[in-house]
Amino acid sequence: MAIRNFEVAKILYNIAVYLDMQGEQFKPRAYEKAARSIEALTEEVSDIYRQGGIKALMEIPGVGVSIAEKIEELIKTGKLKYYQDLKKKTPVDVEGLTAIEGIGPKTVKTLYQKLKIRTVTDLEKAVTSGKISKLPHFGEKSQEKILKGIEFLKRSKGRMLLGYVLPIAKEIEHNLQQLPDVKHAILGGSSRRMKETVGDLDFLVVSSKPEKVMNYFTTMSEVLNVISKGDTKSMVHLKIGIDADLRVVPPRSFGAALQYFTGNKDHNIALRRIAIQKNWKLSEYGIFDKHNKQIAGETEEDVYAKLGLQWMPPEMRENTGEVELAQKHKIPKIIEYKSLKGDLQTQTNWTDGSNSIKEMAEEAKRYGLDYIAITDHTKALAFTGGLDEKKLEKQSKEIDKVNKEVNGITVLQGAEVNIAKDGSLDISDAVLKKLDVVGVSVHFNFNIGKDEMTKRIVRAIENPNVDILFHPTGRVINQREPYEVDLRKIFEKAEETGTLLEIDAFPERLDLKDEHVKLAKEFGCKFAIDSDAHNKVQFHYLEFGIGVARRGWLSEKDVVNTLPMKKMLKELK
Ligand code: DGT
Ligand code: CA
Ligand code: CA
Ligand code: ZN
Repeated sequence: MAIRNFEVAKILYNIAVYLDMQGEQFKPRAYEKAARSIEALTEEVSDIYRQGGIKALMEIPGVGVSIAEKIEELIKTGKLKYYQDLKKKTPVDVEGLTAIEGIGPKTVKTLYQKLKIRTVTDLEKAVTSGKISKLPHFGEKSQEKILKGIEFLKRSKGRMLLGYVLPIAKEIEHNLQQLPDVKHAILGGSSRRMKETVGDLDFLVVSSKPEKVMNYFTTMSEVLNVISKGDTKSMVHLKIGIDADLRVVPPRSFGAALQYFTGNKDHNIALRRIAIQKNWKLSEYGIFDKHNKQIAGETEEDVYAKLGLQWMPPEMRENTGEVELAQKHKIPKIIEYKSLKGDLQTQTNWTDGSNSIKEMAEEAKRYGLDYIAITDHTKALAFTGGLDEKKLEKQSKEIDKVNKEVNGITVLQGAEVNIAKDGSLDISDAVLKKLDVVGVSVHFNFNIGKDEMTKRIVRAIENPNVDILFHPTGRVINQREPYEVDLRKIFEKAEETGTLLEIDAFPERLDLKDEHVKLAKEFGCKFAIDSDAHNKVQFHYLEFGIGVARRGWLSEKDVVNTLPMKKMLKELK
């Protein structure tokens, strides 16, 4: 798996911080500049290198020969000696410290120079002893914020985004399935349940040649190092920064093992309790009666059936009521993957997206959608080049043109309109009325308190022109906590006003999250699942949004963009 742009950019930024701390004058700015251009690339830097070598790298703005060579080394080896040496010279954990929300490179430098802080642990000590608040320009408030950031980081530690892990995990699963003498190979664990973050990957294999499977698994190109290697179980650390387990099980235990290693743990415990009531034993090897005779285990369906339970999709297995429903054979029919006909949030190069309207339309069509809404940002989000009323009208003409040029897909015009601090919108009602789809979101002034935030959003969705509340809690997984808001009130109002709630499928967002989706459904709300694509390669994110919808037990009829376009438009206000 090739190194990705965000990883390259991160290393270049960190180099700048180290050089800065060493007192270098100009070099740090050069690294920052290169990092920024790489972040803005629409193509993967590894693809650029593969096609044009170091020369092509040097065509990236801000990348000279010296930085290009470093990028080459990163692409080729996944490591960079220059960076490792810098880290040795200045033993400050820049990566760890800047991962804390609110701590940027400048703060790292100050903390090191004034308080000799090198690690997150040092920082935590300084915070608890009140040293930070005494630094110039810091104070109680920033100390409080840093503490919150540290706590948040601790909670999310070690878990990776499903959206980044799953494509690689699926590739490994596919490669295992292709091995000779492999009968089944399947990815279990939290990734099979489509949980938003993943702690480690759990592969299960049935094979008559376990040693061959283990040899392959421990030497595949995705592996950074091998933690353990055995006949039935091996564990590796992958280059992307996550562990993967693989177990080889006999055919007659495959279903039981799949059930067990899919989990989650609480769901398993509930099942084991049912087995015990029947005087049986349930384990990863099967169901065994009181004479220790195996009575189920070859398929997952058998295991559930023997326990008197209806089979259910892995996404529902969190012990939040599904076991009880399965006992009554009342598992709901939940939304299927590939059931979306449209996407109601996409951005283009009219604002902070990478592609033109036409490119987005063509790619959405290839992905299998029948319609998309272009929802570029509006004017209050100035750094994206947000559109004002005039530009929206101009864009409408461009959309008409694209609709004539591209057949087989309809492009709707929408906007992602900003909700101001007082709940007003930054586009006039007269213009909103003309748009096909109006989404609203909170993009700034996050810390105004629960009551004010609730009032702000309620006011916005009471506007009769507003169709969808985009990413309703504003969280960014592992980076930013959701803002404080009374979600029950929002759900109540959304139902009352007929405002749709979005499941934003972007891997860092997945907002609404599973449990809130489930709650909102109880309030009678309806949903839209959107990719929030800022690039034409991001339509496949929709799959992660559907994963969240399935984890929230939604059925197809709860999600408006499963409908054909005309029917979908009738569901809007
Ligand atoms: P993760 O890796 O933290 O994202 O979450 P999982 O669910 O993949 O958990 P993991 O990898 O620790 O274990 C895989 C499955 O194995 C888990 O979902 C359920 C099962 N399992 C693990 N530990 C226990 C246990 O102590 N009791 C039972 N009944 N099942 C367990
Ligand atoms: Ca796992
Ligand atoms: Ca595991
Ligand atoms: Zn947004």
